[in-house]
Amino acid sequence: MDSTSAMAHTVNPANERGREGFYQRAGGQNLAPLWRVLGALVTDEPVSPVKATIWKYSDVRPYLMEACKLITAAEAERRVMMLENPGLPGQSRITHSLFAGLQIILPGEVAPAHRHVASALRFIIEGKDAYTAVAGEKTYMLPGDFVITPSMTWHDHGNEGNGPMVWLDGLDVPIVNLMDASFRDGYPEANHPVTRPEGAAEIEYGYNMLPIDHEPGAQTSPIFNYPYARTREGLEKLSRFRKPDAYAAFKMKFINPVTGSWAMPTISTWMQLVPKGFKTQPYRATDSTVFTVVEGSGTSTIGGQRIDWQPHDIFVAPSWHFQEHAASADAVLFGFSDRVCQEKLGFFREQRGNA
Ligand code: 1HN
Repeated sequence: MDSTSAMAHTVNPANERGREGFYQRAGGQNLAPLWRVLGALVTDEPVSPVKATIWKYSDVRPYLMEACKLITAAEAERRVMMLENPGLPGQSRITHSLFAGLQIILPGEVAPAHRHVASALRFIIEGKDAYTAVAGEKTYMLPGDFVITPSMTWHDHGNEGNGPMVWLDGLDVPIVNLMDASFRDGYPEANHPVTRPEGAAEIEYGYNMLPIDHEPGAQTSPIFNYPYARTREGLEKLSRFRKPDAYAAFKMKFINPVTGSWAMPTISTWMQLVPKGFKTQPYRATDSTVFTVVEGSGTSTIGGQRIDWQPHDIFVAPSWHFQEHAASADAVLFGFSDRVCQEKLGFFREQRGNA
């Protein structure tokens, strides 16, 4: 931080003599002088504690398997290894505002039903024949699917297949807890009753039509599984007739079809296709972002740091750090951040190009 220019505010330490006693006595009254912290409190631009970090799936997967030997899904409630940002150790978060973890569920296991204020996304990494049930409707999940659990909806997960199922969990827990607004209920049985046929939400809301008796008001998309097969097809076809954006290549956001806004009220989500040989130009924004690689391989430069990635790796770009992404094979990246919160509050800023 620049302490000599007229930018961030600081107090000259030489002038602090004679004030110590006052600070001491004020502290006893739960009072503190703003002028000693103002520069750090109101920074000239984002100063993020988040570190650009990559979790290589090949390094992480053995720990997921080992966790399966040590604890059941039932005992854990959710068998999740958290992705903790090294800049925020012990804080159960991947960025300042978001939680991320890798959840593993073995054949025959059920992660028991519960509900909470925090909203969750699941991004499927590996496995098949496992479901999540949300508000009485089951959906079976496949790699690359983006699945939503809205705030306060009952949800349980089960693996009916022969192999492990792994997904990336993203939650707004740090946002909920910032505001001390957390509630949670456990359900008396492992599974909440299923009351709707599989695919019901897709039929009601996935055909560019709305049921005539649809009542507006819900904050989260009624579509709760965005299957990868469709997402991938859309990106592929898009890339055949549009020019790649210099800063994003081909990037599509997941939306709530009822409102046209982001799919979730607190977490923005999108999918990005970077063709082989393409390199995006420097871009930065105020939303610290979590990426996971669905297909392909490449290299990102984040705040000058080089990050090489492959399928299933997870990496983080901190707020206001320039990012560039280069693909060595056609690459598909899933991303999520608190952008939607920042947009609603008027905080969001982005910059294309570093010239
Ligand atoms: C949670 O409820 C799930 O339902 C996953 O699968 C991860 C992380 C923090 C708090 C609640 C789930 C979670 C979580």
